[in-house]
Amino acid sequence: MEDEPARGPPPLNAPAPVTGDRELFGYVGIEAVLDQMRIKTMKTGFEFNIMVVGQSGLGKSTMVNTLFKSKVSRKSSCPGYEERIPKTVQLLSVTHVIEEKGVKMKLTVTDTPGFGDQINNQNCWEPILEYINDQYERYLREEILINRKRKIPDTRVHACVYFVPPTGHWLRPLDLEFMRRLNKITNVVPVIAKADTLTLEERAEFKQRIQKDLKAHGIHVYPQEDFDNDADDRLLNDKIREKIPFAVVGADKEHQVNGKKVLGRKTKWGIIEVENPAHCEFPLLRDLLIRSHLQDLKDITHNVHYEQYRVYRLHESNPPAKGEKKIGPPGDRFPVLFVPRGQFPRPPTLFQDLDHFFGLLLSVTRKDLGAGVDRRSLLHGDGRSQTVNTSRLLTGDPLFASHPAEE
Ligand SMILES: Nc1nc2c(ncn2[C@@H]2O[C@H](COP(=O)(O)OP(=O)(O)OP(=O)(O)O)[C@@H](O)[C@H]2O)c(=O)[nH]1
Ligand SMILES: [Mg+2]
Repeated sequence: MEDEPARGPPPLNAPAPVTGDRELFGYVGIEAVLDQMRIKTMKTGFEFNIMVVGQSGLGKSTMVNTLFKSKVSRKSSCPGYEERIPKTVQLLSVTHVIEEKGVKMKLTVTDTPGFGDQINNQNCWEPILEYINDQYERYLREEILINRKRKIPDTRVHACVYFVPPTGHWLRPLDLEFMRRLNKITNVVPVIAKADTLTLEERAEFKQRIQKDLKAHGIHVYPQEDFDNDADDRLLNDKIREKIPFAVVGADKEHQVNGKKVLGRKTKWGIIEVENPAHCEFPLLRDLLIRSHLQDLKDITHNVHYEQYRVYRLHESNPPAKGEKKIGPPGDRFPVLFVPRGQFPRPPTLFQDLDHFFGLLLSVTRKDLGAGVDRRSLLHGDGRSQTVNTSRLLTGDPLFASHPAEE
């Protein structure tokens, strides 16, 4: 019996095929790039940063523990966290390195002090926005160094889980204002906190009201339709958009159910299992953050939110010429770069060279906007300054308005 032909790329030391010109020159081995990328990524590992934000007492700290004690990293949960969780009074980051099948992930969850319990809650979002922008600033400072690190430590917030109180009514003005601001500088994933306090019908109704409210106020939470890459993306994300905000329950204690240890909340009526999809939507939140959208969250953080911050900062250090419009800080009715739907250059891991990436972004916007093009000064990461015909900068809400031609 003849041997099966070997599949996959030939080993590097294999002799070149000698079966004729077509075979000799036909196989380039491009598919092996995927293996190379996989091996490289496995060696370097991932960094992923989540932040929890919301009013005091909604279960943010409990959720941090739930995340670390659930299947994401049951092994690595820290023993010191068994005691009763005190009120959070300052920003606190917890990092665990999680390893699964040889892939390492450094997961950092930043817990924030609750807000909304003051008489005057004006500007209570400031410390949160400041923290997020500080991380962009840190990254930018590393990036523009002449001798920069090969791998810049990434502390940027990739996803911000916003806790909505389970009132069962509508979003409060404070929630709307907070999300409106956060959404401009990071990926916001809203959740209904303490969902065990609502009946199933109340949960469904509340969810619909929140979706309506967000739409009515032009708040585009993650995953945003404008960033869907293709029909497949849209199909998957549409399903998620229907379910957002997830109704979650947090717990940091384990209980015995049918001989198994489960993470849950013990009540007089039974145990609410946080990892049971029939009880709450915590598993959906965890899957979105880690299993299905981790890379997308990182890509959008780098290519949209950080890029916006970078443009603003570099523009700031390179004052506009007379008559040119000044760019304001991100999150403050910030004029944004316009990227037409579905044309966002991806995958960004291939665009590590930001100049290249930025060039692509410009070519997309330049091509698309034609007459609406404006002159801008750009300062490259390595300090070179260049005046180019760049994209038209749109002012105001929503952050990424859809293309006028598509309306
Ligand atoms: N019913 C219910 N209670 C919860 C849930 N999650 C947390 N709790 C309880 O709510 C209380 C407050 O929880 P924390 O996690 O400290 O809330 P927090 O949002 O971190 O509060 P601050 O630190 O003050 O901002 C605790 O008694 C928790 O046990 C939940 O999903 N359902
Ligand atoms: Mg707390």
